[in-house]
Amino acid sequence: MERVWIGLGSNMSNPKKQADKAMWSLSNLPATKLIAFSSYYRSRPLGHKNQPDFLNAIIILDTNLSPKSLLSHIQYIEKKQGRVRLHNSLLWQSRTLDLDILLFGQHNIHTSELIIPHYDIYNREFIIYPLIELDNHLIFPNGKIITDIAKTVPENGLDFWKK
Ligand code: PH2
Ligand code: MG
Ligand code: MG
Repeated sequence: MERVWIGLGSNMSNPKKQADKAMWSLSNLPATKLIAFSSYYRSRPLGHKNQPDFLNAIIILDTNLSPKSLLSHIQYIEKKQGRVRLHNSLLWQSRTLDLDILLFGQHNIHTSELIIPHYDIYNREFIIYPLIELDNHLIFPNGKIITDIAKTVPENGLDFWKK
């Protein structure tokens, strides 16, 4: 059994609804127990600025699934929710739901499919502050302590998701 931290992001098609639905799906994964989830946060888009703010949150799971199997389950959840057909078009719009495995126990994983810890975990306010909410004693596989990391990460307007 491993403790896993999953990052959730959505900025399309009613993010709150996407997040609630994803939580429900995650709580029903096989060989997995939902332990906790953070508040829903509103964050400024990282990268391309001309898009809506994101809803971000973090979920803690205990699982007996392998990292690879967990990845395929969460990709299936993304696929179920994550793509909306444009009117009059066969093109897929951008994703409505992003689920990233941030931490998998204390493992360091580097395969073609998975990089764990998440490659940008130490820089993103919408990962670090929800992590702190859930466990302000969290220690990363490299020995770094969450509250020390947070000192280097500006909040960048991070707020709670209202309504
Ligand atoms: N995810 C991205 C790109 N930019 N910005 C915020 N605020 N939150 C995200 O989850 C996010 C992003 C691609 O995965
Ligand atoms: Mg992501
Ligand atoms: Mg992703």
